[in-house]
Amino acid sequence: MGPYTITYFGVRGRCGALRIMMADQGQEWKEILMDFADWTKGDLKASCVFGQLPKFEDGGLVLYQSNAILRHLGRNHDAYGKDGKEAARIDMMCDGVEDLRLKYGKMIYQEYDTGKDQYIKDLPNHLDKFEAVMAKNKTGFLVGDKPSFADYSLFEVLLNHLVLCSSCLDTSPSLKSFVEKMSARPKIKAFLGSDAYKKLPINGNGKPVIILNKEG
Ligand code: GTB
Repeated sequence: MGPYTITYFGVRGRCGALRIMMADQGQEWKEILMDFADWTKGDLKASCVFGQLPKFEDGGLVLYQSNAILRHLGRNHDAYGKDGKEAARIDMMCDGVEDLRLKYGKMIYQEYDTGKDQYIKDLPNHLDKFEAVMAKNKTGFLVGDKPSFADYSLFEVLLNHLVLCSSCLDTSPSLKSFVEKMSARPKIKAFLGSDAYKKLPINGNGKPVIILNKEG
């Protein structure tokens, strides 16, 4: 499969889930990191279908839109359900994660100082929906009995939320166990521990700000 190439900015952002998925699937990829200032000056933007990154190349196939890329990886790596019904439910869950991702992005990029506390207060209402699906499926994954691209997307968005609020999964036992199990998968564990992952900030504006305690 591949070779794959990702062109994106030096953040996890819209590529976080893609990278975790490729790492877990044992898939190598190449990164082209764009400097944001160069992006605004250069002509790459005009060549991108929606004027945005990430850009993903699979041989001669060029894709934009992170969720379309996740679906492509799902098809290539047998992570899109065992039949059409599972695939439809995986699509539904991926779209649900996208709704959460958009709310998170709005808070991070537009309302961080004024909206963060209310966002964290409201979070259980959003996480409850995923908790219910995860608890009902009983396999440790959203749909079926192995990770799909929707699981990688949910996992990555939950990791970001844990940085925002380390106790946010305390009332969601199935999600908490999901994050623990996904984090312990050997290839994911190696990737999350790598410099390539750790050196990248989550978002492009340096938020959330992490306040360390005196010991930390
Ligand atoms: N729906 C699309 C998807 O899922 O792929 C959304 C893609 C998107 O929002 N891309 C943003 C982009 O290309 C980058 S993600 N922005 C440039 C533009 O529109 O001209 C958010 C982001 C913002 C800032 C930085 N940064 O400063 O490094 C990084 C990422």
